[in-house]
Amino acid sequence: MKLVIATSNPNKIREIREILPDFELLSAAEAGFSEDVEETGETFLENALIKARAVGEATRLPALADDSGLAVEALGGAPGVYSARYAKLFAPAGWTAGNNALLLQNLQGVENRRAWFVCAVALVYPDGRELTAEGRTYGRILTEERGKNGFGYDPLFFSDDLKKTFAEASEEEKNAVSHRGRALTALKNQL
Ligand code: ITT
Repeated sequence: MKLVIATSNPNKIREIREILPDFELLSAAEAGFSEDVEETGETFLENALIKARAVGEATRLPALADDSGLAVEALGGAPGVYSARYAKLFAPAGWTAGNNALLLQNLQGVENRRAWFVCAVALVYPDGRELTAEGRTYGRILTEERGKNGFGYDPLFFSDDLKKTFAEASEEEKNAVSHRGRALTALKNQL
């Protein structure tokens, strides 16, 4: 089955290719799509559908989108759907460090470090059929980064399942328990 992956994030593309080895996956760029889709939804699922529909309509191919992020209990679920743009949208004026530094700053002195990653996936077919699924994975936010693998918040996320950070885990270990691995497995089971 040929699918176009509706994302501009190369780390997601790499992981999705590993998780779905039986599919012929094209990146949006390979399918000739290079626009930036505005994520106006309030939930991961809404945003996944917005991205999959936009790329599906433009390429006339079945399109798979992933909208994901980190939710931190002590921050009321933030950065949530704003995970990619956390520092850009919410950092104090003059902030030059990135998302992970802002997260650490906002959790300074906070004892409750409970957090989970969420991933919503949407598969939209040219005939209008839509399939969706969600995956979660639980852990806690460390007080400093550990590990070099993965991307985004991985060096700060100590996984309950793996007993190490996602950045200390191999790609295979991460995909076996990750929000993205779980969401895509749930989607695959619907096919
Ligand atoms: P696309 O919208 O083009 O897919 P994006 O990176 O903007 O790319 P999202 O809007 O879904 O994607 O934001 C996801 C952000 O959440 C991502 O940039 C990371 O900051 C974080 N994130 C999601 N999954 C992650 C993972 O597995 N490990 C670490 N951080 C992750």
